[in-house]
Amino acid sequence: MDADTKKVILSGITPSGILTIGHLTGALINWVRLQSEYDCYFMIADLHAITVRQNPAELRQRTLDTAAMFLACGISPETSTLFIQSHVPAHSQLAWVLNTFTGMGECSKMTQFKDKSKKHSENVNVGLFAYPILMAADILLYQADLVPVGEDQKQHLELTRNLAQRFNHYYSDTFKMPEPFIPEVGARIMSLQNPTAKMSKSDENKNSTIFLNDKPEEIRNKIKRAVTDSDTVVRYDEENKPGVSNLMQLYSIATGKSFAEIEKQFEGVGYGEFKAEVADKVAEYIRPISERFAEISSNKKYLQEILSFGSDKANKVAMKTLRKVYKKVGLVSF
Ligand code: ATP
Ligand code: LTN
Repeated sequence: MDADTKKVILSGITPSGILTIGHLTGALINWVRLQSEYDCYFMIADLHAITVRQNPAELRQRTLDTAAMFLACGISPETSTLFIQSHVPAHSQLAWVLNTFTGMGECSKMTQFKDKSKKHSENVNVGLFAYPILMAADILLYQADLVPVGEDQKQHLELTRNLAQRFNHYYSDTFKMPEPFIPEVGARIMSLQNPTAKMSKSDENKNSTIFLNDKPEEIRNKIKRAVTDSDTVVRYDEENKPGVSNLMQLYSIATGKSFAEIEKQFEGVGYGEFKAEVADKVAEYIRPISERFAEISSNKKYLQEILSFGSDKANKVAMKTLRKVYKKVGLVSF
């Protein structure tokens, strides 16, 4: 199938930290699979990142690291379009127009806005409030059919669909109606130190998180220190044994074994031995990714070329939609 007849996919990740093993299992593995079948746009959402105060030098580095990480995980720059959100001005431009179609109440009811306003109570800015409108612009610019996201982003997708429908209805058909694409069994990886919370790239306790650029030794140490429980049985029980269940999840990802097989394998074995085995297998699983990441990161020119190629392509597609929108709302064409 050529690119014109393929369905379009767009997704993005905010560069608010180094990607974790959770991003690999919950997003990137899925993206890599989708590449051959869909016309894919994968973006690093740096404009979303600045809704929370960032250290400028760190943000710059993390944005490039996220791009390198996408490549290290198997995103192909020949097949997919990989770009940085701020390199395509149409995202901000369409977001402005969509602002004028969004009710205050639609943004203030968003769960992520409520959570982040609590977490960053010293800086509840308008950008944080309008975050989902920018996300709608990201998606609608590319006329995306499908948007692979985690469960937590479903509400933002609903708003995107409402805005598309409102605009199409007020003027005429302009935007494709996107569908969320939530992987059915995308494993949710939990924090190693607090296994009832999601493993997150912005967790302050680095021992909670397995980063995709961690060295094998760091991964082994983090897993050996992971919080378990006072029992000694290796059994999958998310509610009563979240720590052990999370380690079993990680072991299952690294080895392909089922939970039943893992339970059998570790029958009568203490947590110490179990953790050591999980640590070894997970460290080996991540090793090729962290090695590829190091290789790609050391070649800045190569990465810049890919990003510049990606943003050229993204700009062309995005401008086509933006021009239509500007025309419909009555702006003088340029
Ligand atoms: P932040 O800490 O910066 O708020 P985060 O690390 O919690 O972010 P996001 O950047 O919001 O994660 O994640 C992007 C996507 O990656 C999610 O929609 C989800 O699909 C996937 N993802 C992230 N963390 C995990 C996880 N621990 N387990 C499974 N999937 C995850
Ligand atoms: N908000 C998303 C990242 C994101 C995104 C998007 C995802 C920004 N723009 C467009 C899908 C489509 C997040 O935090 N996971």
